[in-house]
Amino acid sequence: MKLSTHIKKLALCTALAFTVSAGVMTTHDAEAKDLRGWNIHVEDYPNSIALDAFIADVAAKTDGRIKGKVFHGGVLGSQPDAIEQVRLGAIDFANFNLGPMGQVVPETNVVSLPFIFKSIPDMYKVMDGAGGAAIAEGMAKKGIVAIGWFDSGARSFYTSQRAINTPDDVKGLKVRVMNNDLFVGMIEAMGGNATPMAFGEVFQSLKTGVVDGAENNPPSYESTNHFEVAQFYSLSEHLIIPECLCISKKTWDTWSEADQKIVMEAGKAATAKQRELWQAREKASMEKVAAGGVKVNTIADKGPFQDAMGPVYDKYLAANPEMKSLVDLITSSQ
Ligand code: GTR
Repeated sequence: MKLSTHIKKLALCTALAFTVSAGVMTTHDAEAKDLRGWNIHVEDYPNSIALDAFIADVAAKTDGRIKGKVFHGGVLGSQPDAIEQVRLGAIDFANFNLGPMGQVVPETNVVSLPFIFKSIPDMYKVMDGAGGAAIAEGMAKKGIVAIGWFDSGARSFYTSQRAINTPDDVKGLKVRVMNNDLFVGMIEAMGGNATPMAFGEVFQSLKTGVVDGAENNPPSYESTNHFEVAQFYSLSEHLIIPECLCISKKTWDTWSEADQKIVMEAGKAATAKQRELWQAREKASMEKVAAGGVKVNTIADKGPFQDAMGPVYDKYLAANPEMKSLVDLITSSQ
């Protein structure tokens, strides 16, 4: 079926997630097990607070039929591993960045294309509309039910030796990226050496010079203390990648439609909370890194960075022609 036909059939992700469960009615165990929630961030991070609120809300509204615990700080493993665990039902719910999901869910790669979103409000608009519904549909096919899109701001470069003002400044630098070939291509297009690496290993790698830099949004740059060991923060804002609040389809399918509705509503509320907390944390993080000695430089003209990404798009679309309509849908709706 053509994507455009599909999208017409989809309302928002709310409607989508209900279709995932079509026809599945189950009874509950009297003794509900504790669901396991995966999270990579520290406890006071906006996403962590929203996840804790989410599962507490679900437990209250289902009278404890569905309850659980969030394991913060990546103690349940790295993000690529956790994505597999969610697909298998060994982890029941999670907050994932869509960046490392591309290897499993091809539709998510579209939002990992540099500069695909013009702004954060544009990202919201797309993800809360047909673009988000198409991505959620791709995820559902792979056993992951998306019930909300979290804000993850814009990612910018940080380096230990010098600021980045033009793509040429990336030349020769060893830059950590999230696990996805698209990000390797992005760094190579600027002449840098990309090193895919788990989030938890970045601090030590920056500190010991295994890499010269990395890239992330202000809250992650700050909460991981990466800013202490890479003190040039260059606001390239080259990636705006949303995150999901998602449920293992294996777990989802054990719930009644009424409980799925409760979970969906709690997901919506948690998403609204995360987005609000995010705005405040971004500001606080920028203040904290500046106070910690970070030299922040804005990049007035992002044109050269955007131009450098031409080959990344060409290569991606040549290898994934079926994604062209989704790329077009996203770019045309901003
Ligand atoms: C953060 C994101 C994490 C993880 C991390 C990374 O911004 O919230 O899920 O993807 O970046 O760089 O690995």
